[in-house]
Amino acid sequence: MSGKLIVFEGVEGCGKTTQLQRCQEWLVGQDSPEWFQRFAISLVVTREPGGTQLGCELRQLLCEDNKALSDSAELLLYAADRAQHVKEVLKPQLASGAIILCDRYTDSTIAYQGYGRGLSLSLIDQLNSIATGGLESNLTLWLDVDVEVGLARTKNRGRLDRIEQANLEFHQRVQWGYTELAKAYPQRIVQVDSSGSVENVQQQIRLVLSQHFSQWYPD
Ligand code: Z5A
Repeated sequence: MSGKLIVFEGVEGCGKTTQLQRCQEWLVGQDSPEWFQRFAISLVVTREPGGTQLGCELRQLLCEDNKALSDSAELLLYAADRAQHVKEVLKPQLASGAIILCDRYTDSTIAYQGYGRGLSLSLIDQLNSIATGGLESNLTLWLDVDVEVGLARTKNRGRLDRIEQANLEFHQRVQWGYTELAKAYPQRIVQVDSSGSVENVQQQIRLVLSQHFSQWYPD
């Protein structure tokens, strides 16, 4: 049985990390759904950037406050992180049948470096294709929240990292990127309204996951 790659995406403060953790607790916890136990599926939780040893070092470079990093250098570092992650974690785990919950993947590069920074979308497609070797997500949950609401949530958290400090227009362009991606790839991207409470968003996600699992693993 081959595994499935489920990606959580969205602008700053959309709640993807919170929701990913809740999904993990649900799938392997006491309330684990019957279909998950029936197929005894193993679960892997990972993220980009930072899903490997090399990726952790790249993440530090990418997120540090005062790094004078050019836009192209930033793009190439995300691509390097992804290439290592796909080879070392994603492909082997999928081959062994795991369900992977991944915090960000290729759509982040299109939204942030493409729409946000204004780098060439076709160049980004080529880099994504080299880094992934063609591996696409089976399902991408786009946690859609108003940019200002998301940023307010991250500000409440305290110190902001390099990208969080970018201006509002940058984050609005990123949001536009996600909107365009959702229109272009409706077969793999599911939009989730993330303006409500953590519980409300989690209920929506559980419904989407249950529907997808019953298609992927029919009785
Ligand atoms: N990046 C890129 O530019 N290009 C790429 O190719 C890739 C990434 C892969 C790090 O990503 C940076 O990398 C990111 C994009 C860039 N830019 N920045 N900064 P990251 O995913 O590690 O970092 P992040 O985007 O800042 O995510 P985050 O900090 O983990 O936030 P989040 O996942 O969106 O939300 P959260 O941590 O779950 O929640 C944020 C806060 O809101 C927290 O206090 C929660 O308790 C609260 N929260 C969550 N949900 C709710 C609801 N529903 N209501 C109220 N409050 C909530």
